[in-house]
Amino acid sequence: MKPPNHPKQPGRSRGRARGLAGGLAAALAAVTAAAVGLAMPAQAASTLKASAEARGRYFGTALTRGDLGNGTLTNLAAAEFDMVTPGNEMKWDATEPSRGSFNFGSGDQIVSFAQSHGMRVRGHTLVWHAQLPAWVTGVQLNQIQSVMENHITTEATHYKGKVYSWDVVNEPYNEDGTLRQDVFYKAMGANYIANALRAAHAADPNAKLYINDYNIEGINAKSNALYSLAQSLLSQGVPLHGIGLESHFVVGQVPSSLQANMQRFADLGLDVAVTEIDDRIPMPADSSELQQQGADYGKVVNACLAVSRCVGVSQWGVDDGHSWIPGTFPGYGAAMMWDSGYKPKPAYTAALNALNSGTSSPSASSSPSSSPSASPSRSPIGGACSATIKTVNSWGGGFQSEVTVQAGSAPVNGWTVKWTWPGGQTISSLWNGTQSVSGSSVTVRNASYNGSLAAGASATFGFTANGSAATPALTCASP
Ligand code: G2I
Repeated sequence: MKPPNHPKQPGRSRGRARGLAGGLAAALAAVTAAAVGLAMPAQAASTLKASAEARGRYFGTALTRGDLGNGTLTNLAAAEFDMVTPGNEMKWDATEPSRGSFNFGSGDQIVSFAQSHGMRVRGHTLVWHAQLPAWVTGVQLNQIQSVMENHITTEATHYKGKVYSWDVVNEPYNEDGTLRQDVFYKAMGANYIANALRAAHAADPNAKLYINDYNIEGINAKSNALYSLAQSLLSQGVPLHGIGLESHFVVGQVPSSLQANMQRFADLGLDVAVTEIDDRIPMPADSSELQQQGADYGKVVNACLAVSRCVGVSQWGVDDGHSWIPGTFPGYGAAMMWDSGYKPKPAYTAALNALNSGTSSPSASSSPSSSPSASPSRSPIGGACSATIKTVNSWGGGFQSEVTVQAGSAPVNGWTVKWTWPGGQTISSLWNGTQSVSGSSVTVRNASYNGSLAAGASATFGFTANGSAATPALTCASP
């Protein structure tokens, strides 16, 4: 029998900027889509963050301090994500290990990594029953409110202006929709949630304040209870701004009511975010399960795009080799968009394709942020179009590339990029274009949605390939 679809505690831990023109183009695409209700960004992008930004969303990941020492992982994270959640470093056991003694060193390292790569930060988490140092549960109940508020005030003040949002209260509910009888509840009853939100807002008035939980992705007893609480808090003027849907899924079990559930919270005037997605598979994962996982990621991204107040999606980590899943759910794994060799899986392609196609409501509250990927060098403009290739990721036996196609001094309506592989490379998956292959010759034509480019405008396509990373000479022609 499969384990229940929720995190168990404790788990085992394993474990500049895009050119100004690109940033403006993404922002303009989002604004244009908002103004005329268009569904599609005109120019598809080849990383999760660029594609998400073009839709007015972010795409995030969780990183731990240990991850920061892993160059492959951090390069990939910086290339693909524009939001970081610290995996453990801002939790109470890390930040106030003994009463009144605060340590923000590890959390600061995550913030500094994020800032230096143009990524924003979701603060996680201020009040949670888990990873709570033993001293807190030893405090007399009549002192818990002041201990909790002091913790929140000190931490949220330390990170004031540095975090986009806070998961102020984490995982407050039992599965049946009753509140957990943790030390905060015992001391203050349900009022601890309003008290926590007020303290956080006083310390950092610009941070978006969230309640975050798991198994609230669909409409069920737990999400119904949270919905009622959210209504009640808002009616009292409590500063609650968003609901975090953790989204720790089992493959094939993304709730069909996900979008409707997001929408009902959004209709209260709240933001919603997918905060910790992973999608675990009974091991060993076969190819149909990996395809289903892709369908699951696509479904979640599409739900977020369909709800204007869904501000973004964050995965809980980067690759299968550093995921919490195998340690907590023995027999399960392969829950992430990259495998343990950092190779993108079908879920990555599915998430990217969902961001680059389909329909969406423009985001109500998320603004694109700058991102750090290097601009490729371009060949002189003058012909119909030019194309440049760069390697964005590589692993044993394979690599991932991004090709930028740029129109010359006149608009193009359709483009074709060609090259010849130098060493037997083969494409395994390609997005934002259609390929035809003859021996070592590759021809990629535009997809239905990114063939028309204004003069000087660009589109990108991407692919994964087997073999050694290569940057062959490209030709570009417009039919
Ligand atoms: O459990 C998955 C996530 C569910 N939602 C809230 C998240 O905060 C939570 O994250 C996980 C971390 O990814 C794990 O790394 O929370 C776990 C525990 O609550 C974290 O595991 C803990 C281990 O249980 C400890 O033994 C270890 O000392 O990580 C600690 C730091 O490495």
